Amino acid sequence: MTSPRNPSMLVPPFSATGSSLRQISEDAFYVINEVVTKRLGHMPILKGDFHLLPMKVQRFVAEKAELMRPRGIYICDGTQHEADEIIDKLVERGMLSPLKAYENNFICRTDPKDVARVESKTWMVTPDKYQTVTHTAEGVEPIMGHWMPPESFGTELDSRFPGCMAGRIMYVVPFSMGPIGGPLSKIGIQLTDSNYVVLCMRIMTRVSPAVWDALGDHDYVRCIHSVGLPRPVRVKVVNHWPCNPERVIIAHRPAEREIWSFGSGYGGNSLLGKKCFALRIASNIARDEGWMAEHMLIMGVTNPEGHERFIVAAFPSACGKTNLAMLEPTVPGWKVRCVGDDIAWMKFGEDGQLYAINPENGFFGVAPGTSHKTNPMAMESFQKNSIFTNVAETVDGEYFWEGLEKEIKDPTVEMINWLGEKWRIGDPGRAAHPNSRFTAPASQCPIIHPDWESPHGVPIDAIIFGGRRPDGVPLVFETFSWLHGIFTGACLKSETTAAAEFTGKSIMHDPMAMRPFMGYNFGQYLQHWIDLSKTPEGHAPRKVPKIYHVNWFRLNKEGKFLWPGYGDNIRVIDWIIRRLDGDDSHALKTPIGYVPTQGSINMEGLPPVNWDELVSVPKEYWQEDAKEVRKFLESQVGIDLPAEIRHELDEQEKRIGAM
Ligand code: OXD
Ligand code: MN
Repeated sequence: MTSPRNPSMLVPPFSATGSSLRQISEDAFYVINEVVTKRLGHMPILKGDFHLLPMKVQRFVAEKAELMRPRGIYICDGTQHEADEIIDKLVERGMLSPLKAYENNFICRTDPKDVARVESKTWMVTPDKYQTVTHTAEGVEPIMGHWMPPESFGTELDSRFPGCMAGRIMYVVPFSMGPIGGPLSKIGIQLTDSNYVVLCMRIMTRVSPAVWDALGDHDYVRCIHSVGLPRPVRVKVVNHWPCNPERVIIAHRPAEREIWSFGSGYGGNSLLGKKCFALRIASNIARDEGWMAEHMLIMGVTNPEGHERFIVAAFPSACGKTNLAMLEPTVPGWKVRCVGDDIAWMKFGEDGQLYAINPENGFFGVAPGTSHKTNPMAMESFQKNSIFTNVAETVDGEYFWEGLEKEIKDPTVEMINWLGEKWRIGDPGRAAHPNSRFTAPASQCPIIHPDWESPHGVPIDAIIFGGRRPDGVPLVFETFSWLHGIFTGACLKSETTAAAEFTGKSIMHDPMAMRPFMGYNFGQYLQHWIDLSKTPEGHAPRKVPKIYHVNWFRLNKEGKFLWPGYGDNIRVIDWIIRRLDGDDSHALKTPIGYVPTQGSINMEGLPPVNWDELVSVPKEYWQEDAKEVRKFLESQVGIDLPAEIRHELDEQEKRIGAM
């Protein structure tokens, strides 16, 4: 047997997929240290002290540096000084420009080929296919989860990552999802060759050297990101935005808690703390540890009597989650405070109550449609220290996008649109890309909840599901039970939006609003929800939240919205909260759940609303829906569908049949 002093025993020959999870003995420490140093070769450490990093991080960084061969390593410390340095460099290069009308706001235009999450190139890598996807019917492609076998993954990585950072700097970004050191928080380390990504990660996550101390014996999620364009660059770089759209891959190894992203600098493809970590990888960790990682906003709602309730809500991408999370109530006496606008990590506490934290530190919101009318609090959040991507800029140094026409100071002002062309309101084309974004610190939201960083989270009393449903689906209904609520979430559908690569309008299934973010077999995920409601022996009984479904987007026969939405959604939340408080006198039982009776939602001050159309549960529509949903669950989830949810499907079908 080779002696353990032989370094090749401890650090196998280079392999892109080599995990850095190996545990080492004290004895091996010095040998490894030597190997680590050797692996770094003469690669300069441009900032930070490599040898002060925890040993396991040193190994991870050295291994990946050896693979990707950057020209230097920059260990981020999260300070403002560091951000200023990076910003100055990017402004000098023309990649960022200051938006002069604000304090410390910057605008950036991407290569128009790199504008959204690329779901078709996002993969989960597991040894067994059915760890990732469900047993779909023969010939049916699974829509939840995208599986890649480890062998193909190795080949894909090996054809992309070796040398991919040549001539670029590799940034080492230590970050925490959730308050640093909190019991529900998790640590990640992102390696990236994009300084834009470093700036956005600073806003979206907590980047700090305190993460090194919090790491201790804990594991961390390894995030490896490259724009995939080593130097010298042989293609034209558009807008100073390096990327490699033809070679994009976003791959997750859940068991190894590892993410590999190549070729895109945009949003969820590159800010790996968000969808990749906080949803896909975290849902795996959550399953293993008995908690939940969900695509949900978290809001605190205080009624006129001063009693506060916390609610989480899951909507597919770009359905107005950010707007709801920061809703400005139109009804006097109500107050909403935002805890998070996109992701909730939730765990039952010792007292049986469900608690939620927002793992993120900022908002990465869709810009078009955001205005003082639709979301004044978001507007206030990005008046400073924010980054705008693919929006338009006026000659006065202000941002502009579709939806701000009535708020712009000078509607005739000249602008540069997201494509870098001169543009004015009324010109053909668009000012901003439909998936253009603001990236703003959550702490700047005027209604951020004082407990938004509470390490233990806030107590959740209700879960809301919703989507864009032009037809048939009432404004709100309460599900009959935890299981019926899970079934309703599993049947979630919505009109497609621009957050991913889809175009055109069609109604798409988006179960639990997690379709693009499912980290493992959807049937097992449903089973996990079911199991969580069961009280472990010797513990306080679990109080499962009530589950609701809302639809702000129902249209009348003329194609107009039946409900005003936005701040008026508080009226629906008021009904929900009264239901939580035990008022069951204002609800009508229908086959799909309880809908409000006429008069039970406060309509004071609203223009006339067609109540019957707004809350009706049309028989033909739901009969069709029942057939469609059965086909969907049977073909998509198949034998993985938990018996309890199959029972809910049967029961709902019977109720609808008897309408
Ligand atoms: C997002 C999304 O960016 O869901 O939040 O796409
Ligand atoms: Mn989202």
